[in-house]
Amino acid sequence: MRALSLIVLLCAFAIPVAGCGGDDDDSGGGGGGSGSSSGATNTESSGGGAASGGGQTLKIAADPSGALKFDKSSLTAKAGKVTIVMDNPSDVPHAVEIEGNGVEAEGETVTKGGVSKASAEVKPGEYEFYCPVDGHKQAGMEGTLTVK
Ligand SMILES: [Cu+2]
Repeated sequence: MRALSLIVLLCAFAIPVAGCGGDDDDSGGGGGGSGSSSGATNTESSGGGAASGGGQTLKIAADPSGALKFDKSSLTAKAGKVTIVMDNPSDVPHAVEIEGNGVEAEGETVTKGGVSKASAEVKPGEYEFYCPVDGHKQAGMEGTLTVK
């Protein structure tokens, strides 16, 4: 009995996040919806991250107080598919973009609670990641992605 009600309780908590039982909502996540994303190099198999293709996910976040910076200024990855996932906890619109060595991948611009993702196939070398919203990169919302 007890165990059962615990499960029900956990489910109730899980609903706002994922929907109990992992049915097929999804695509869109938070914020602006429209999962279709602009980038051409995006072969995303929607949300769940079913560990396909051995891509790497690098998580960053925009400054929660609205400052024009990310919480990280350098990232490291191995060659291959890399996805930078940026949480935006602030009221200022932000996005994330990966650029360098012929690669350019821009994520959606999102506001509070949104998540912007940029994916690219990268080779060893240095890339930059930054916020493509007007003036933000210049203000310091950028960093270096080193691929080994
Ligand atoms: Cu920004």
